Amino acid sequence: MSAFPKDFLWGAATAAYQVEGAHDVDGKGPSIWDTFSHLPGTTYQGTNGDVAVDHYHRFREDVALMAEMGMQSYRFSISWPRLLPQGRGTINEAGVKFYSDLIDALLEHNIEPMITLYHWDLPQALQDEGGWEARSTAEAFEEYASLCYQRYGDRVKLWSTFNETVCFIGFGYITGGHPPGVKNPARALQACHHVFVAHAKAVAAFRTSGIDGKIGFVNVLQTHTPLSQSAEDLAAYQLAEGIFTHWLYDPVLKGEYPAELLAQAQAVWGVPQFAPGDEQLLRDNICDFIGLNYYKRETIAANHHESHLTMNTSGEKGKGHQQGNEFGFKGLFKFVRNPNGVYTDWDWEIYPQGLTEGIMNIKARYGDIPMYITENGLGAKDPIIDGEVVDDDRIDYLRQHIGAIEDAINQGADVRGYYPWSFIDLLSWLNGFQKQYGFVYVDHNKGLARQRKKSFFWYQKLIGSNGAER
Ligand code: BGP
Repeated sequence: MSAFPKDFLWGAATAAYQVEGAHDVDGKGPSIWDTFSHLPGTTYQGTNGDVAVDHYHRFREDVALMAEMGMQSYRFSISWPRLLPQGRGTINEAGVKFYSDLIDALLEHNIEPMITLYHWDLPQALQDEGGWEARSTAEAFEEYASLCYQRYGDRVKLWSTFNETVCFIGFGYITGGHPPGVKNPARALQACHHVFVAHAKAVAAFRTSGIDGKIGFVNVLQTHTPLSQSAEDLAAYQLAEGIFTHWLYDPVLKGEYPAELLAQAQAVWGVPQFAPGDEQLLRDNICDFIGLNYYKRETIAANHHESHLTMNTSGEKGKGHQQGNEFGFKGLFKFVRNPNGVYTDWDWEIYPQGLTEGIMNIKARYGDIPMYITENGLGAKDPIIDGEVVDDDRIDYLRQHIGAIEDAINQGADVRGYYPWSFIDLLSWLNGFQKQYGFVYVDHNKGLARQRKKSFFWYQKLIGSNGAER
């Protein structure tokens, strides 16, 4: 017997740009990722989502595999420019139909859809008008969300507005590694504010739509630990908590920014600027649930130097943050390698207890909010032995993290579902197709043929026993 409640949802996740392909098919408009990934030097070896794993054309085969694995829920995202090529206005009915057919196929197999409205692929047309820095993008988002409610709300109960603000705003507007490639913290904060406004507007529209469902927000669950117990490392750690947790969760779970940090940001940069009514809008539209994406723990230390982000995108250990090459903000904090840590080949620390700690921290700060673990997984180059994909490391990783969720449930947390990243091998934004996460392998040399991995059968058993057999 496991601690998982009877109605716990065992699922898996993907995102539109990373699986669909068909980037210019059936009337879809370009997204900022279509544009960005075609600029030289932006992604690993120039990889892009033009074809990805062609889920757009193969979704029935993929849903059959989900059903065979026993999946009870599937988290996927909708490509906004597939529905609204210009971001607003004219509707592309072929795009609407694609997701409608996908939802029907899932329901035929008793798989509950969980929709993410925004997983980073903003319509390029809206970026051309200022993207998230323009308030009008928040209004366009409300229009897009309402279209999704109208067309899919009769069948879909679980919705989230945004995926991981810390990534698309942080990489998009601070480090510049994601589109639109800006490096300016003040612009980041204002863009981030418009995301919170867009979220609140979409939640308000959801509640008036009459849909019998729940709406939430998906964040990175960033568990931190200080490098040492020195006063300056502890202060750096507190600050990282404030920025990566309180700033990003409070507006959607408490309906307000953390007051002290807000005052500091406004004093230094003059942002975020609020329009009349924003405070009330945030207060009135807090989430029904929170989605947590957990991969790794971050170790935090005081920082006295300028530094820039060097990401490990090759999967060769030691190419990420190591001594003398650590990313951070001068005078505030930096991310460092933990001397006691166990790391993946992409230099991500494997620390399952961090998932329990993170869940319990969220509960301590925000009360009895329902939670879904909306992403969790191991990126690796999987070994193939005698034609079988033997992803034992992934099985170990998932087993330990499922144990960590069980611990949190035993400590009283209301966790309702688990969506490993990812259902199938897919495009990693900056790491190409070599960083595999899936239960299903895709052979790029054999016309994208699907193959069940060892983890597929392992997860199938686990689901069948509601988490007991692992
Ligand atoms: C999350 C994203 C996913 C996914 C995952 C793995 O931040 O929501 O879309 O890509 O991280 O990251 P990566 O592909 O960089 O290994």
